[in-house]
Amino acid sequence: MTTYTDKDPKPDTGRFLAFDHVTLWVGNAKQAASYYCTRWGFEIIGYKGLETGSREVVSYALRLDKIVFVVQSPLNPTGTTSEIMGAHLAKHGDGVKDVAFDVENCVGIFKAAVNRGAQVVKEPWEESDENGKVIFASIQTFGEVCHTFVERKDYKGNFLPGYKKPAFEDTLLKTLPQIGLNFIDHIVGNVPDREMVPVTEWYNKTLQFHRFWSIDDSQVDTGYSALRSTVVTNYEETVKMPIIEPAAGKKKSQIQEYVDYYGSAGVQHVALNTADILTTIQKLKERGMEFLTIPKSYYGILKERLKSSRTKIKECMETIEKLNILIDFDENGYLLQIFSKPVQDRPTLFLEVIQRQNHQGFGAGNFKSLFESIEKEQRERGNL
Ligand code: TYF
Ligand code: FE
Repeated sequence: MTTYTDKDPKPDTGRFLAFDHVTLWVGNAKQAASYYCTRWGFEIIGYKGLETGSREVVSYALRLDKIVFVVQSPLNPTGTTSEIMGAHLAKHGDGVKDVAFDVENCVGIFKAAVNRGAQVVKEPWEESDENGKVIFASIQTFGEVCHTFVERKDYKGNFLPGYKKPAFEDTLLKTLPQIGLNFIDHIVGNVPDREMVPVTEWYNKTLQFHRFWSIDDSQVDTGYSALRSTVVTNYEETVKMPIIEPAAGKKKSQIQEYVDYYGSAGVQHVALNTADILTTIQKLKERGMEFLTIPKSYYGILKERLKSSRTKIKECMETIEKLNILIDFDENGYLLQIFSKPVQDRPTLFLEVIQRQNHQGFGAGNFKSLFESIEKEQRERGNL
């Protein structure tokens, strides 16, 4: 495992501030929105569709504190948009189409990226309404995923221009427990074998992201789930993107299973940060969410390792164990994490819940146990 300290020169094109939102292309946006609201605690903050004059695509903007997902579906049987979104859906199933960044200088970052070789998806454009103006531009990244840059400093509205508050209020949501998830911690891209290095170099060159952390297959090899991972991040280290590739193992790596079912590189998981993972997971379970489980032996080994460390876990170990939450730690701090089962029928996208206590890693200490747990699921799917 390597942690890098070299941030490269500070870009002069303005800062990346945060993840702005994640756009998913799904078969039925209305039902996907309902899933994220009832299961995960999101609320619909904006709607665009036939009633608001959006005649090609329906969009639901879903928010959970600073986390924003947008789920979109095509509205028509024919036409260019329907064909593009339809082909994407047929190939990938539901999945992440765009990871948008909140940036200071949209045109500056876009031009610099394109000058350094980024492929244009859409030249800079503006949208406005009574709440002000937003500047956008989009480029292509791994697989069929895009990055949209969003400059929103002159916008005061709820989300983005054109979105209307939905007329309908889901009364069920008021009866469900609060979840306490706050922001997107990181977003992972899975890429085919031998593409991790070119993709991380692409982030370095076009977005001036630097390497933050990496792990290679000599350290993560359960026999099956061998993989390599390099995390890239912006200068201020406010957006982090691990890029993961499969490595040859005895049998199919979980990363290869993802790539096979997604049909290409794509977003594997979105990690959501909480300040209180015990409550968050208890409440998500009350809402019917399912998470990966870990063998009891994990906690026995963990407790022994913790005894000889000066790191003390503040949370109740019994509850951690009962909820199957994973712990990784070093001499300075720790992280608590857990992984949902896939959020659609294909074994592709899932969500992670993570709590950090002075620890900026990605759970390397858990990889072996975690991947053994994932392999159990792969076996149940007949893919191992
Ligand atoms: O983001 C990460 O790198 C960790 C570890 O299938 C991880 O969450 C990597 C691959 C995977 C599940 C978790
Ligand atoms: Fe993660």
